[in-house]
Amino acid sequence: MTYEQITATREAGVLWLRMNRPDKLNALTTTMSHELEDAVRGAGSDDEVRCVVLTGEGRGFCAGQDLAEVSGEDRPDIAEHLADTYHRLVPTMIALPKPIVAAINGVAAGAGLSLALACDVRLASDAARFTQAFVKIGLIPDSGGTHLLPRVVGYAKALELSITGDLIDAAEAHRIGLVNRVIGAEGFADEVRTYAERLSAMPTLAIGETKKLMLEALTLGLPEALSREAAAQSRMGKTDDHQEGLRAFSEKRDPDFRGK
Ligand code: LHQ
Repeated sequence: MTYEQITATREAGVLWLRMNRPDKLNALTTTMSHELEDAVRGAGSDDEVRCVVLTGEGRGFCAGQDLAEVSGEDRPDIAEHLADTYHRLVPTMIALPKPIVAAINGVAAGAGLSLALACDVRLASDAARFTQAFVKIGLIPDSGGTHLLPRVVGYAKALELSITGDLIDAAEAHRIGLVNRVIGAEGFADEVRTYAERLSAMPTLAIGETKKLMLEALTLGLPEALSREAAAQSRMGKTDDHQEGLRAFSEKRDPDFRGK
């Protein structure tokens, strides 16, 4: 699929989505948001895709909403704009029944940080920086910023970052749990590739179920969580990948999972 403001490239089981407005640090336009949504949705129904990587071209990951698009006389109503863009994209990313990795190559600001938070794993280059930029322009964290950040770093740190707009570096982001791993900028793409390939060789159906169950369980009591685990485990127990996992264990070899 060819897009205007992102590139989508599949390498074996990994779909690489690159936000591609490097001169504007990949600031998000409506077009880019729709293109990302289309690509992520497509990844969900494409059996060949077993893992998605979201990253940015150039020196930025994503500087958030393109402010030119939402300024001036003709600016859209913000609620309508959000409904048309991030309120479609973020839930699509979270519901993707496959792992999605944010490869944060540079600055992630505002809605750009929210997109990273909507991914399952955040790998940061040591050149990455992070800011809940919204407050600096008199806004509140949108695109999931109030919901996702406290779940990842805890309430106190999330609130502090959101009301100060402080720009933090990759080491601090790692210290507070905002990113899973920090990687030297030089070997970043290779290490992300290795990580994504490893995920793409995992039992994809089990990963999709795990994402869904764990998210649901955040708002469930233990009895209901146990009941949903049982139903999902019953489904997983019928997959080819489960049988392959058992065979590989008894034959003392690596499993060859197919995502079925
Ligand atoms: C940009 C942007 C940008 C356009 C850098 N837009 N050009 C939703 C709905 C409705 C309303 C508003 O918001 C939202 C959600 C949001 O995401 S709100 C938050 C929007 N984002 C921001 O406020 C961040 C604005 N950017 C910055 O604070 C800085 O650019 C950061 C800290 C990200 C990076 O700083 P530097 O590394 O010093 O880069 P720079 O500022 O020199 O930017 C490079 C170029 O990118 C520059 O263009 P130019 O033509 O002058 O070279 C910037 O104007 C452009 N750019 N962010 N969001």
